[in-house]
Amino acid sequence: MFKKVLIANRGEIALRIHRACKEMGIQTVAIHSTADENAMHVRLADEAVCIGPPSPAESYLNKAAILTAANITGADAIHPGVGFLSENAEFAEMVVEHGHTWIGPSPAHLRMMGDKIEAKEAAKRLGIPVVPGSDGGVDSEEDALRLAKEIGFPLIIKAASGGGGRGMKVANSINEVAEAYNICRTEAKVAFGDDAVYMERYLGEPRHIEVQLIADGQGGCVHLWERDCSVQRRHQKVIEEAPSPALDQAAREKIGKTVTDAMVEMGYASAGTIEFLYERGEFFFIEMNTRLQVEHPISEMICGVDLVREQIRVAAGHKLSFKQEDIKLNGHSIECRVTAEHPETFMPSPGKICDYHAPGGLGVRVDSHLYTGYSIPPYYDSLVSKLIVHGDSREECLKRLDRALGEYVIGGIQTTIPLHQKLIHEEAFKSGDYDIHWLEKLMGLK
Ligand code: MV4
Repeated sequence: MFKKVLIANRGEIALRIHRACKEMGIQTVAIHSTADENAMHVRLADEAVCIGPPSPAESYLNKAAILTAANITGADAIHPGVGFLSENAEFAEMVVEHGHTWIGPSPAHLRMMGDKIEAKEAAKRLGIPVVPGSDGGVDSEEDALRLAKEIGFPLIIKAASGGGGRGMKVANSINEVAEAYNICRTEAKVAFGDDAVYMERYLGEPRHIEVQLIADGQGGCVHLWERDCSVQRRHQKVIEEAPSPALDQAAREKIGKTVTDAMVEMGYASAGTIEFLYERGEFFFIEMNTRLQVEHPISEMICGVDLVREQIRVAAGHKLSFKQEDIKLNGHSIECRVTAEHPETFMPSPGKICDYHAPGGLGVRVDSHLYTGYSIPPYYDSLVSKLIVHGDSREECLKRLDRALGEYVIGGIQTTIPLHQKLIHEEAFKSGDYDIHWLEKLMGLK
């Protein structure tokens, strides 16, 4: 097992990784920008290295600086966390070339899933259901028009290098295809330096359901059931729950087996998530996330597994410590992503936390780096806390969440706690009857 792990991230996820390492007897190295000197993960880590100024490009995305920190501290392995360099194949290669272990999937798998056209082709080949559309990229306006007639309307044009909601255009009729196609390509070229695009049928009111998996690359692959992440605003998830209220046990067993069989076939190793749109009882693959995800705790809560620990173990060459039949679906879990933003306008609200009291009690977990006196810097993601609750049933979970949100005090800044309190009392949310557009419609954005 590793003796020392460098955590190439910040905020609550850096703290989450630090905690897993400590419990495994692994020393931690924090890296941080000058804006994060007083961050909780920096305080708790065994060693800390300041790697640059606040701007992410010069710090958390600065490959050379991070590798230098790993080198001078003698870290065996690097955990990239989420976002930043976590899905960067080039960085993963550099980490290995410099003699460290990359706690994540192989550069080849990072590259494959980073290209959404390749990812979709791989999914299809491996027996994962995909959205009907172009087989591969669409290289000319003529092809776009010809394919559009086959696919039907509405359809969506997506950038191969996009993802997470960036680089997409919808066409509602044949008259809109040429313009949507050309705009999508031009914008993709500017945003990603890659103008490859593909087309598929546009699904009108799907849910976003994703399957969490962990694989050891030695024939072991286990899924941790699914998460429903349909409650989102501008492609930012707001509330996630596991399991999805839309699936029955037979449906989740079937999709779980489909993805684990595919990942074994692919030789995938590490944690990963297969994202689907789910509409009228059917799953459609959209993307694969080749990293740990922000919402991983709800899967941990219903399965009793430490995903970060398992991810570190498989990176160190161990086989998975459990089999599929060991993973029972126990109860229900919901996560609220608390951000430092105004609960109605979403105006960022960085600043000093003058008062802090986190909720507790049975079935309540708070993954947060906040503390009284901490100043939230204005340079990064606004996520400041994940409130995660677990209950025997969805009903119990909702009551516990209401209770926990009511206890939570974060003084000095605006947070989205009042929004979460409002949302969990909405009839549609209580009944589990929502899709990816529900929140934006409710807030009058659509
Ligand atoms: C779609 C879609 C409808 N039909 N693809 C947005 C993020 C990216 N991962 C894929 N996205 C979508 N792809 C087809 N064929 C609707 C979306 C979409 C969406 C998906 C998941 C969660 C939130 C969303 C919000 C708007 C649009």
